[in-house]
Amino acid sequence: MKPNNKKISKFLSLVLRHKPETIGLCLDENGWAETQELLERLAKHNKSIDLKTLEEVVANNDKKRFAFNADRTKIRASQGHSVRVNLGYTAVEPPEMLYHGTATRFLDSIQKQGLLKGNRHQVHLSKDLNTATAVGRRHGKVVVMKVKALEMYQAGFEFFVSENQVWLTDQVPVEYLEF
Ligand code: HQG
Repeated sequence: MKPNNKKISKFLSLVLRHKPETIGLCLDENGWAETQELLERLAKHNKSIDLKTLEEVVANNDKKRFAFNADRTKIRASQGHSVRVNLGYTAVEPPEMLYHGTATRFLDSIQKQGLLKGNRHQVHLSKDLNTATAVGRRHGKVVVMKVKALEMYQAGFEFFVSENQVWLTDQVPVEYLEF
């Protein structure tokens, strides 16, 4: 990602996942903002970008964090929200194992409580080790654990996969974790 696009992506994450009120934006119940309104509100708050730049950020974003609807009149984050939205993903069968990267300082707590969603909607899991490692490194000294996803699914836990291929579930009890 171009450095400036990274900055734009970070700000879009803030308004499309966590604090739309920062620029007076409204998200609908499914997390969509009107593209035109987003551009107008960004401009009013000294963060002006044109539609072409927005399209470039959506298309080239390293994790494909944002998506337009079919006619590009709306835009949303594909996962990662703390505001309540219904992303409308359907429950699917996960692979046998998924990965979760975290920091070593969280391990004691995770060993007691399992994985909890914290501020976000759901626990985020990755299907590959590299992504999980990068996610964990954001928090400190990284440790990656395996999640027995298929076993969880067979026991009745629901799994979802976001448009940008992040696996989501409400919680992971400790018995499904391998450290
Ligand atoms: C930890 C990024 C103590 C959990 C990434 C994590 C991801 C516990 C932290 C997405 C715990 C929450 C999400 C427990 C979980 N006790 N700590 N019982 N259960 N934790 O940032 O998964 O770049 O909310 O291990 O790529 O790190 O923003 O979640 O360390 O996909 O697009 O609590 O965010 O995407 O941290 O990351 P986060 P995450 P973006």
